[in-house]
Amino acid sequence: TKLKVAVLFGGVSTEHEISIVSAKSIMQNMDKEKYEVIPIGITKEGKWLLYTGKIEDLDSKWTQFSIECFVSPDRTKKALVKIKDSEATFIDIDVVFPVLHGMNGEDGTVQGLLELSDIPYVGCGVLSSAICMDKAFAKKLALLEGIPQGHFLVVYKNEYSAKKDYFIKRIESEFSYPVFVKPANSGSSVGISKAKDREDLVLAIHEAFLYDTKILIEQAINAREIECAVLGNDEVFVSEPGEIIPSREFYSYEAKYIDNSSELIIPARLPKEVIEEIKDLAGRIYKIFECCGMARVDFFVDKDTNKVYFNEVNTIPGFTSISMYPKLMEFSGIPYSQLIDKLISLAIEKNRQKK
Ligand code: ADP
Ligand code: MG
Ligand code: MG
Ligand code: K
Repeated sequence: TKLKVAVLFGGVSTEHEISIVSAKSIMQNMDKEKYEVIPIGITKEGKWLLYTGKIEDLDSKWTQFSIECFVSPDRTKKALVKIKDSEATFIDIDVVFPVLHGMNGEDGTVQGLLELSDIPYVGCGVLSSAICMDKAFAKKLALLEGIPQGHFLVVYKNEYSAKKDYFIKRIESEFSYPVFVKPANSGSSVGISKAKDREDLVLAIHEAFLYDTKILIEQAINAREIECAVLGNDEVFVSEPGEIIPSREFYSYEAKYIDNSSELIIPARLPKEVIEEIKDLAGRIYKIFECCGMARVDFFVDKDTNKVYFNEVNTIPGFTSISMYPKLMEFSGIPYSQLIDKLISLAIEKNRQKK
């Protein structure tokens, strides 16, 4: 019998569209002999709908979604609730694959629902997802563990509003321009800017607060962007690092999804000892953040000194067939559809261990 896998995509997130692209790619590459795929889209408003069209036709236009279908939190059921013509039925499922980037999906919220339901799910758990989503908590934890990273400051909206001059002065004394300003909970570079002077800084802070009530100021590092893919629960596998060459001044939303000309270089061209240092750090960071299933651990490597700095962990990384995570795994000998098999078995293994 086939494993019934519900794939969740879309979501109430600024990364809604890209999540659909990732999920489509995953569903197209799932072995139809092994899996019965149940595609569930979450609209931008947060409605859970069953997709009844062909996977090839899936796009962000939201046609062929009409039946309400959501995960039941009732752990005695381990099922989806399907509501059609005002009648509710349960559909048993074996695994959930949340392919939701950003808020309300990558941040522990959906993982919480799946914990309640007791259905195995792909990827990191509640705490790990939440910490990796929150750049402020992630950086504080990394600091506590002695992970190398650039200088940062966390600023809350209410405090900033009350003492703007104090914060601008403090930032200018603690950092030197340029600095990066980012919402604490962000992804796909949404709300992130590089500020070169005070005027930029004020605008950047304003912009970041449009997305979150907590933001980070970070020293800009003149760096190459290096990423590692990590896979596993107790035993972890760390891929060779890859490099991103952004098409813009930094790896902005445009550089990620609009220009189509940012480059992925696999493996990253770095001296052997730097590669070893990065791989070692990626494995340690994965453990420190208690990741399981998968995560992509991102670094900056100083262009002049090759000093390695931790940037962030992405627990549901971009997953189209040309995205960095699957590409790095493929380079390491795990092709795309085998990677999906592996993630699903890791999900089942983790759920069993809790018993
Ligand atoms: P996201 O989760 O949205 O990807 P990141 O923190 O990775 O957020 O920032 C997005 C991009 O902004 C990075 O890939 C990089 O290009 C640039 N960036 C962010 N912080 C810094 C920094 N401290 N120094 C240099 N570049 C940075
Ligand atoms: Mg991110
Ligand atoms: Mg990033
Ligand atoms: K993250």
